[in-house]
Amino acid sequence: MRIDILTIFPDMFPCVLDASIIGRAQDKGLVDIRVWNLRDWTTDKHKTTDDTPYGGGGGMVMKPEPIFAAVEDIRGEEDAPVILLTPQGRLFTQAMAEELAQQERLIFICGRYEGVDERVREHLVTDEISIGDYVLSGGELAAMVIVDAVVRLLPGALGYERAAAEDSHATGLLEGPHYTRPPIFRGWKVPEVLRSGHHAKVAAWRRKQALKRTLERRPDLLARAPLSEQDKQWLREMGYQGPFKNDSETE
Ligand code: 6GU
Repeated sequence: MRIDILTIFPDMFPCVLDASIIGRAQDKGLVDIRVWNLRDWTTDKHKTTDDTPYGGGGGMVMKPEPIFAAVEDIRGEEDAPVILLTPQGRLFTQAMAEELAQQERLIFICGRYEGVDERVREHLVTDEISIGDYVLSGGELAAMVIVDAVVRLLPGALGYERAAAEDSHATGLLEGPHYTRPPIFRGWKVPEVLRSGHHAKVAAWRRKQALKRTLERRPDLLARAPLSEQDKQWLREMGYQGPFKNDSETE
């Protein structure tokens, strides 16, 4: 996969992209991530990327010319999704990360200031994404969040391949608790079943804990999660009274 990121703050990226799983995925050749400075596509002496809004009012607007020129250069003859990071975009989810992970190429434009000239949205961008209902100073952090969520889904990116499939949200549920050694820490014991070596019992316990945690913290997820009849029975026993997804919609 190839990922291009267009920004006026390229220095924000290396630390995040070169560390941990994303760094390793790049070293393994699973992803080629290139960060581009939008100022390199300006044509004036001051390398201007923004200007005052027509109609007046406060703030600045990102100019269209450098963004179009950069994306057209970077994209070349290939077709690639061009994603604008903006608080007005579609709310980013694990399902969207899974879709983006299927693409050969992704191009991200990091919005800044009050926004970008509307012609960029109308005639260049194919998708607009937000990472949550709060305002960031620019799309850079959002781009890093999305790149992280996508790259860890690429086959070979995680040491332990099943891990991604079992993550919180990948199953539509939150993950239950995890424990490691020591078996007793300050008098607090690891649940006996986890040390029993009984794989079926461990799996059932984990599933039940994931359901319990989701019910306690994010009951809204339960109505959308793919659940077995056993799951539904456990949830009813735990006091869940809300709806379940239609069985016909369950994969
Ligand atoms: Cl993608 N950009 C900005 N500026 N703020 C955000 C965001 C993006 N997502 C949530 N808040």
